[in-house]
Amino acid sequence: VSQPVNVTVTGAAGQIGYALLFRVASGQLLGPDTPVRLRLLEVPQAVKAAEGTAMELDDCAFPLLAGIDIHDDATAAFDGTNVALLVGARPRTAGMERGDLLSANGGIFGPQGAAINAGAASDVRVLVVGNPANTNAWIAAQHAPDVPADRFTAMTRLDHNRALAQLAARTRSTVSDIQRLAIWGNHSATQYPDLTHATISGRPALEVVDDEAWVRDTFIPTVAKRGAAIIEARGASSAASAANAAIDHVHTWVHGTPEGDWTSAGVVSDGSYGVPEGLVSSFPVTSSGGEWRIVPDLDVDDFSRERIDASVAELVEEREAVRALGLV
Ligand code: NAX
Repeated sequence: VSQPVNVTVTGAAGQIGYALLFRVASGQLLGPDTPVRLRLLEVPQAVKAAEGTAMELDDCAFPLLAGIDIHDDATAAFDGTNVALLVGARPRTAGMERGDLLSANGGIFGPQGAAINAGAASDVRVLVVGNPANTNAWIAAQHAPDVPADRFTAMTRLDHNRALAQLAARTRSTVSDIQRLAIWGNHSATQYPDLTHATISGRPALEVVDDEAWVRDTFIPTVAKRGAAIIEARGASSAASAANAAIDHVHTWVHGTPEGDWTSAGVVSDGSYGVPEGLVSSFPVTSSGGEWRIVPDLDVDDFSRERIDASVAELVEEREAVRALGLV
């Protein structure tokens, strides 16, 4: 058993936090041999609720949980942190313009990036869940010049998992039969869930599906609008599935992707596939040795090109809006 790993979770008193913390503390994030020390960051008015969650974490008597600290100050919460899960964000409320949303989140993710830059451990890995996740990750990275940019990532694993589930249901296969599915672009309704390289038990997925219209008119919009469908059904946004995807993302980052397969994550673009360098965009990625790598040299057909370009254009717009607001 190794030294405890410090895991900071922001928005700890929120609904994703409640679904996430118990799984982190039970060892599902980093594995059964790695103790964790939790650092919970909340706004002052939610600290009491975070304390309640911490009481319940104590009451689970998790053998791997080495301690819990609760903070309302980012500098303290990220001091020495190894894994930072940035879940807390300012949600869009009625009547809020996009600029207001970006401003509010710039005011959160800029200072948090700076706090990570100032005090996080040298191996820090950051996953941004709070929306707009890609742009929030980009803002945080801009404020952390001493941290390698590839340590900042945004979550599109939930979109990836949603796509796996939809494809498995349609083809009466299981999710573990499916490989090489990919989410490209922004974690938003413009995202592109791509089946062109996917296989089901080794056969091309598009051949198994054999229905272009289903892919275009049902599969893609169902995955891209799943968040809204959950809100409509549940009366609250995705929480347990989002927490599950965050666990998957970090677990894969640390433990790697299986041979022959890949996953999806929002990572800093190296210019691959025409995505402007520096943007945090979702790509098909492999992980090994604790580092993500964008899957190289894939053929991109005309339909995919158009979809990727549209989502990346939205990311460029968000970046320009953030710059125009003076948030970076
Ligand atoms: P909740 O509103 O339940 O919880 C958010 C928590 O963050 C609150 O407790 C709030 O006090 C806290 N918070 C706000 N500002 C903070 C700050 N500066 N520092 C620390 N904590 C702060 O939202 P929840 O349902 O948990 O969702 C959290 C975020 O995840 C939202 O931005 C949401 O849009 C985003 N999502 C992202 C997904 C993804 O796939 N990337 C999917 C699920 C989810 O929609």
